[in-house]
Amino acid sequence: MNKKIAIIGVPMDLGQMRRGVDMGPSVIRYAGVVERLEALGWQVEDRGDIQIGRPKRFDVKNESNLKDLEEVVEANRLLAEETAEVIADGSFPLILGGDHSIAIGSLAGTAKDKENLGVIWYDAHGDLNTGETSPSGNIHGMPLAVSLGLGDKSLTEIGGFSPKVKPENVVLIGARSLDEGERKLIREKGIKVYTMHEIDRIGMPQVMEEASEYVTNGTDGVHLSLDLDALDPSDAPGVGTPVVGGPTYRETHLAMEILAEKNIVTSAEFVEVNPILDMKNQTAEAAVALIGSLFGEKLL
Ligand code: HAR
Ligand code: MN
Ligand code: MN
Ligand code: MN
Repeated sequence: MNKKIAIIGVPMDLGQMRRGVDMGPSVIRYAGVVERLEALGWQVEDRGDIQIGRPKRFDVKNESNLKDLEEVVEANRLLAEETAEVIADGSFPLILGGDHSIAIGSLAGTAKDKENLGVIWYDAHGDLNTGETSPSGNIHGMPLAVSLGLGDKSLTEIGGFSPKVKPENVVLIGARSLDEGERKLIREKGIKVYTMHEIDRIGMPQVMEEASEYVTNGTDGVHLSLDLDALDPSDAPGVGTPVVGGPTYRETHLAMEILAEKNIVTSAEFVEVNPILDMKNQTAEAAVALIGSLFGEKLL
């Protein structure tokens, strides 16, 4: 890893219905992310926030079952450009959400000059819906499908190319809530998934060994997309769509430490922190601790 990190905040809350996740970047900053990384010897540039448009009315679905589509497209377009710029500048892009719809833009920017970007999707959900399969119309349940080239053109064509990633370069970790259309897609495309069942059976260390091997096989970079709702809600209550039965804070911490040891991650985002739903900033602080571990923090 090079020693330069560029932080991009994305105060996006239009990909879902719980207002407050737009404050995610702020609370992660207040929880000390810059200081934490600087203490590890990284050179950190905080590039501020991507501008998000405000719809006249929230949560209005269009005819394709997509809520607040135009604003989500525009913000992701800006994020894709900013992310590509940061990479061209030789920095590691660290993107702070905001809801998970922002992965559309971060992957568009990250995959720009990469034929085979590997992706680790650490999430309770698959985020593999399209307008056709989504039960909610919430775009934060769609970014991985969009990045695979599936869904509305205005989303898949962001950055001017599609798909951003290939199904064989993606691994999901922590899944425990999948919709019927998502299950079908996983089977059809043969996407690699470590559900909670596999984590419980073989343990997080083995899962991370195998997953790391899998996403580095023939790839030219690895993007980590970490949705804080992957963690068990008792460790990360400040998320809009909690699902019981997730990996603990400690297991996730270990997962980040293993990724740091392997030194394979080339871009990352931490999303879905919602301070309105949080308990004393626990989820923001977890995010910062996990970021610390990903970037090499050790006790001794
Ligand atoms: N699968 C459901 C939907 O598409 C719920 C998605 C929940 N979302 C996230 N993303 N936080 O991981 O509506
Ligand atoms: Mn997600
Ligand atoms: Mn999720
Ligand atoms: Mn740590």
